[in-house]
Amino acid sequence: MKLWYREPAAAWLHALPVGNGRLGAMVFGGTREERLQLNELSLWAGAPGDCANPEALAHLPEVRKLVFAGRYAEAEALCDRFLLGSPNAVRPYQALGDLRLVFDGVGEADGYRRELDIETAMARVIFTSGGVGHRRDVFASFPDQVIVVRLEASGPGGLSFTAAISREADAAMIPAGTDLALTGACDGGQGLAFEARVRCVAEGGTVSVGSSGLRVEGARAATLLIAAATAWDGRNPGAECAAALDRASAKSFEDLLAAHATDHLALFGRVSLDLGGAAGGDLPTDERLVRVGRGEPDPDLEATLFQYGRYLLIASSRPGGLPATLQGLWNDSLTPAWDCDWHLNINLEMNYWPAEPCALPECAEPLLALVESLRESGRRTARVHYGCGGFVVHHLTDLWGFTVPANASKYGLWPMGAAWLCRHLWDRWDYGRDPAGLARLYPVMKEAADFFLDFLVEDPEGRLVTCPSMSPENVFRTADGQVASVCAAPAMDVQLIDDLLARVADASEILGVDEDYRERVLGVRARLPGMRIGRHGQLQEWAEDFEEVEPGHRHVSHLWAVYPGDGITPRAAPELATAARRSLERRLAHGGGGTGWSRAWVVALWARFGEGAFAHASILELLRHSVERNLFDLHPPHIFQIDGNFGVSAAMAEMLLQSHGGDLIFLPALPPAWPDGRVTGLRARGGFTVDLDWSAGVLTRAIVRASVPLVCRVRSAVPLGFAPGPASDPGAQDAPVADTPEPGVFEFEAESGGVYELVPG
Ligand code: FUC
Repeated sequence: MKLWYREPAAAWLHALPVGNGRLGAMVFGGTREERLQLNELSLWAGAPGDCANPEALAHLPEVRKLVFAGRYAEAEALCDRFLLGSPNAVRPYQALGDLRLVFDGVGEADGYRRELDIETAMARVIFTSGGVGHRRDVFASFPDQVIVVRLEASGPGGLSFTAAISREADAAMIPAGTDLALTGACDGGQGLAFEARVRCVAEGGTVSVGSSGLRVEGARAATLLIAAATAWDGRNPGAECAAALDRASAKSFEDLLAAHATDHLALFGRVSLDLGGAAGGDLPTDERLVRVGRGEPDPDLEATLFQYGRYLLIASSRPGGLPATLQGLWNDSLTPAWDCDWHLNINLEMNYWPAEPCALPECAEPLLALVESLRESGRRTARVHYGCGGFVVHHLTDLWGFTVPANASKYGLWPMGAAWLCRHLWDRWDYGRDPAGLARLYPVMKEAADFFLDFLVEDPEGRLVTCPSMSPENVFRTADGQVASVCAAPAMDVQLIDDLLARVADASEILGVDEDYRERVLGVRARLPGMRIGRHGQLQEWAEDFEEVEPGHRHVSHLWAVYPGDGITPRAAPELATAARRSLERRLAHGGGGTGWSRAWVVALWARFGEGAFAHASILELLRHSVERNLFDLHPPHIFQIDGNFGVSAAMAEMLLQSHGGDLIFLPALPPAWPDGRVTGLRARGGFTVDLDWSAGVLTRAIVRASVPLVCRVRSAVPLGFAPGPASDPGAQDAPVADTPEPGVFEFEAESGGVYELVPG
């Protein structure tokens, strides 16, 4: 499980990412000159502020009247004028700086190899130059909160280099005792203060620090420790850096490494995936991508892509920290694309799609904490903009709790951010079944629902609808030629609210609270409009069967209920599922799936439709057109956007194991390209963990581990039974009573801690 290359990175998108959920580095692997581009996840421009627009509420009735009268373009113009936030934009997440190391005596390099081992979370560069062997190891330690750079040179002259640290603006390098520091503050010194600090622990030789940097002469080896912090949350950046460096430098390199390795493997090692066929296994990653581009199969690279998403989530999202941005943790710009913010109309949620099924629930903690923290400003936005209770979040947020409609109605007038995020709160419960966790998150879900209880209005047909809203970033054309986005009750809104209200009702029942409230919520839910099928046989994206201005649009918002939701499944709602599939086919026929994230969503949708070959074809599309040579996902024209990395990991898991509607489905979308394989440790709703083995495209063995007592209902293409005789898994229990209530279904009462081996037969 390595990404590796024969040359140093020639560009940022070739460099290799390490991260500990807060501190990150892109490692370029230069020989004479090495560059580590650094990040700290709380380094954002801007400041706290009130963005609510006091003019909004007064114009809401007029907007609603226009929408219900079918005067969408006029409604949208009014929204653009009066309903957006003030200000209506967020400020960017920014790069921290660059650490550059310039080595003495390094010339032409031989035997060069640069790699990222995602199993040990280690970036490494090895080469020889002038007979001296060089080895450089870089990792970002979560337990020790530093980035560690280990430098070794084998020759008699030892290791000599100069380190300097810089930033494009708003910061200066200064000596800080025996450390080298970069200190500054965003926005020309007016904004958030930050600091990065480097300490060198050399073995032999000398270390000195001056105004031009840190100088090491004639060492056998050296360990650079890099700390960074910002003043966010009332912290003192300098003190935080000094404390982290003091703690880390009291440990040996070996101890730092051991703590890091143990920490990473405890998360990463939970899931393994073997898709067989290490066709290009001994080739560098960039050459393997070229081969895949030529049509040569490389299922092992696909397995690496899956695990890379897990690696990136571990590296960019850890408890106590902030969620992964549009670029996770890694951003080299002060003015990045889309401010490298948290986009809530697909991107941030997609970042967390793999967290629960791919066994990294801890990594979702920053997301849950963000949702909790957005309540405060979201309450104000609900009240000031809409005169509603509860809390509302629109399509963007940032470090400062931005919740108002941003940019333009076409993007920002979408009051659904909290509703979608709440699905992640529910899934935290559903995958883990921890009642204390549900008790913590239920009040947040309830408050998100409270907003809709107030916000929904009766349409002329007596249904309860969102108005104004829009279907993320898409545009329709009405029969009378209006082109607009603002409307009432787009399909995605209905699906999200339907899901939120159902989950709030479920949660209140599980927790045994709020009976009257539950009745109220379910009463409202029953009055939501239904889904409609349009003239092309498609699931309508809007309440009316409007013409799609861009039929290949990248968002597939109206398919939310297929995935990541589960309100539309081929089994439970065959007509709607057929229409949803038609919608997907139409999007693809018109050039859809053009961004990496859109392509990843397509993979997951095909998985839910049980179409393994189509899902797999889309994985290949992603590998061919939407990843860089460091396997970072791309958004056209050539922008790194991490959502597709996370999305494709989740989607690949969905091809192998699904859990919804009370069922576990084994190998629901296994493609012919993966005839033999094995996956271990995937999680399923209901608190289950599942291992699956298959051969010639057919399931040969499954292990189900239950964490709570629950009926386990399994669907599988092959009939299943308990494995005869003593289970080959050491923890396996005696078979409990099992049932086959319908063909293709195997059902049994699982016990807490039970381990069950199932085989065909
Ligand atoms: C959504 C998408 C764009 C882009 C942006 C960051 O709004 O529509 O394609 O991914 O987020």
